[in-house]
Amino acid sequence: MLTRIDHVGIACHDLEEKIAFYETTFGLVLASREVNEAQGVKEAMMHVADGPSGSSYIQLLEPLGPDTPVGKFLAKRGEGVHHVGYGVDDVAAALEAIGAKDVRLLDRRPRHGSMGASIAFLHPKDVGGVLTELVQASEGQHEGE
Ligand code: CMX
Ligand code: CO
Repeated sequence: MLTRIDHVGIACHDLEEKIAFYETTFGLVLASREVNEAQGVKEAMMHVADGPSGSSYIQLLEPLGPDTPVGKFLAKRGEGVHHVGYGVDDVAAALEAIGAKDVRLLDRRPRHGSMGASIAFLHPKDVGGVLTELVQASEGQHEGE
C-alpha cells in the first residue's frame, strides 16, 4: 500500500530561517512554498531525491497561530519531527482499508496538501506515537516524473 516516504514534516518557529539552514547545510532545493489555511501552516517543501515511485521531501512547517496542530505541538514539544508522510497510489482506498483496522482516521475524506496532493492523517496514538500522513501526489508528480 505504501509506495515511498513522501516527506518528513518538521515543526519550526521560523520558516525562512529553516529553509536557509536546509539549503546551506544539505544543499537542498526549495520545491514549493505555500500557506495552507485549513491545516494552519505556512510551509515549504525541500526536495531531497527522486525515486521510481516519486519524489521525497522535507516539509518545513511554521504554524499560523498557537491554536493549530503545529502551534500546539511546538508549545508542548518544541521544534522537531512532527509527522511522516507516506506515498500511496490511492488515498481514498488506503483510508478505507486502514479505517477497517483499529486506527483512527483524522480525515475520513482526503484533503488538500502541498503541491496539489491529496492527503489524510492517521491518529498518532494508534500508530505508536507517530502522526502519520498518507499522500497521493497530483498527476504529473507521479511515478518519477
Ligand atoms: N506526533 C505525535 N504525537 C502527537 C502529535 C504529533 N505530531 N501531535 C499531538 N500528539 C499527541 C500529544 O502529545 C498528546 O498526547 P498526550 O495526551 O499523551 O499528551 C495527544 O497527541 C493529543 O495532542 P493535543 O496536543 O491535545 O492535540 P490535539 O488532540 O488537539 O491534536 C492531532 C493532535 C494529531 C489530532 C492534530 O494535531 C491533528 O489533527 N493533526 C493532523 C493535521 C496536521 O498536523 N496538520 C499540519 C500538517 C499539514 C501538512 O502536513 O500538510
Ligand atoms: Co505533511
